[in-house]
Amino acid sequence: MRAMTDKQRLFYQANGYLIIPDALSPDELEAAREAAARAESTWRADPSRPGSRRENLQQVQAPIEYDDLFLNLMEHPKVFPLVRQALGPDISMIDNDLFISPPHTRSHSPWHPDVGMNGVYHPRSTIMVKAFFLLSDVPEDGGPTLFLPGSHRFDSDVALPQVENPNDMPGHVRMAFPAGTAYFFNGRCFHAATDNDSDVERRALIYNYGHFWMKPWSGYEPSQRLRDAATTPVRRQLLGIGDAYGTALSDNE
Ligand SMILES: O=C(O)CCC(=O)C(=O)O
Repeated sequence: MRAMTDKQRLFYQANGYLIIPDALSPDELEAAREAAARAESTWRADPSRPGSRRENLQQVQAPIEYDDLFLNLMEHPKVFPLVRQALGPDISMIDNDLFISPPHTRSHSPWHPDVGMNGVYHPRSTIMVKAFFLLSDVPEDGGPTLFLPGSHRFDSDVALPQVENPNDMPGHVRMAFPAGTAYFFNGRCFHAATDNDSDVERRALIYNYGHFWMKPWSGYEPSQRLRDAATTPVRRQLLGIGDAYGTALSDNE
């Protein structure tokens, strides 16, 4: 399965992340924004709905449960085939979120990799790939994600400089891009959230993918309603339907 161009593949291999400009068309972006606003108001109206309600992060957990548009974005044709190539044919969904970073709030996450499972020696394996879709324009000071390029290849005992402010990490790159941009990264790549010093919310959809044999993060197990409605091989596999071991998409699926 080859979806990345050679340029994309080599960039991703070297850096551990990839940017897809204009991943969403203007119409798709508008529809995603409207669906996100609806999901957010449903979530806000019912404090028992899962997700973080911190000052610096409003997290609508599992938006795929709110609107089929978010389910379809999980397989978006400009992003999903690339992520699938990066992760492998046994790809599955392990979490999904709508992140809202309010203006003039501090970073919600210091430098970290997502991957570091006990009992698995995986220095060269791709265990997770996380994709972001920006639903708002993200200016330089608007809370962009930072990456440390190439850090997916660091030894697990690497000593990174201890920085108070994520912006002080030497060598980082900033995901400050217009709405409609997508980016994804190898879960071993070090990343951080930054302060949103701008006057606008940062709004982003996040899809995290792992191997089929991995469990979703707690609270992200797809509902029976979504599982019952899943008919295509890709949708079924992404929602965790199949044998724990040996489930994988073939090239024509
Ligand atoms: O919100 C961000 O930009 C970073 C999020 C993050 O650290 C994560 O998803 O692991």
